[in-house]
Amino acid sequence: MTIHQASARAHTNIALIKYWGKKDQQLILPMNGSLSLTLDHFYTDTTVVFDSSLKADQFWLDDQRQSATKISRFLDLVRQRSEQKTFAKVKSYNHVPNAAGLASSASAFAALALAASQAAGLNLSRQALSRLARRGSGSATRSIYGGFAEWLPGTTDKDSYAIPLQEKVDWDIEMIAVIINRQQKKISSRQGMERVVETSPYYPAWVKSTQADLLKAKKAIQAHDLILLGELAESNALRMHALNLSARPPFSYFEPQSLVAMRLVEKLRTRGICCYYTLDAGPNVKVLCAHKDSQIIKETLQSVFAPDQLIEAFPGPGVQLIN
Ligand code: 2P0
Repeated sequence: MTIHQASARAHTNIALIKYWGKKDQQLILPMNGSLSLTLDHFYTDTTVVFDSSLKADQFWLDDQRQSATKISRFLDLVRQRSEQKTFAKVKSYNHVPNAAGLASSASAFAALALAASQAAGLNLSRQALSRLARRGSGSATRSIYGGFAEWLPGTTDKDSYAIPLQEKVDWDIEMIAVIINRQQKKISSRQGMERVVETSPYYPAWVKSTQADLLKAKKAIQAHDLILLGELAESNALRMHALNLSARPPFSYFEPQSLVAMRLVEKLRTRGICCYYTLDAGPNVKVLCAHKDSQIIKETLQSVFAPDQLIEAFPGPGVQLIN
């Protein structure tokens, strides 16, 4: 019996310029580039043990046995690359305060990519890790890096990966997550984005305008310009959600409480406080702001939301091996 194991930690990331549509479902190649901020507060720890005595892959999440189908498909890529056929035991723990509904496939597949490749004896570069993580879930491509990262869309498996834009974020920026609903979404990201690509008449305009947003957002990050970055992120998120409303059949991830949080952020801005929102494939609202303003923003949000619905998160690190 031979056993090879490794453990890795990856943090989740929130896209400020979104990925919402694939040009290749199999390879997970996105229609447009995207840009994200990796957060310190939400992460996944994963241990992979290749064990020659196993007859099939096994997967546990937070000590609960799960179906290993998706994990197995991903491990097949690692087995191909390392030219072996051994099955593995995979154990993951999601560290998300209060089961906040922010657990993400981004941190999951980034951690799995590093743990599985190391356990299989592959010593992949971060670019190769990013390409591998992409095959599990698009947003995982960016979680290889800390701070701000850009996913270059590419045209083949080889040139679609993330690059670091600013791994050490040395200016005052954070996110406050407003937890509105902890339940599973009805339409997965995968289904949602497929539907908008196929049916939204606005889709070509989305791709074109997002490419322009991305260039401007990169300049805003270089200039540490929170106002410009926030404006771009908020408008890009609204355009993504407008695609969903314009699909056939239409759908939306917003809940009434999402709109309440969005209005409060807009109201804070009329009082001169710099804060902007973004939403992903779910109702939770994430508020981009500076730490110096976070107290007043939280106090305003607490006029409606309970203190445990608000979670502050700061820029976090890239994927790393752990003991
Ligand atoms: C993003 N999201 O850029 C976008 C914005 C959610 C909204 O990437 O099909 O779980 O596994 O590639 O990565 C969520 O989609 O989808 C996502 P797949 P994924 O973060």
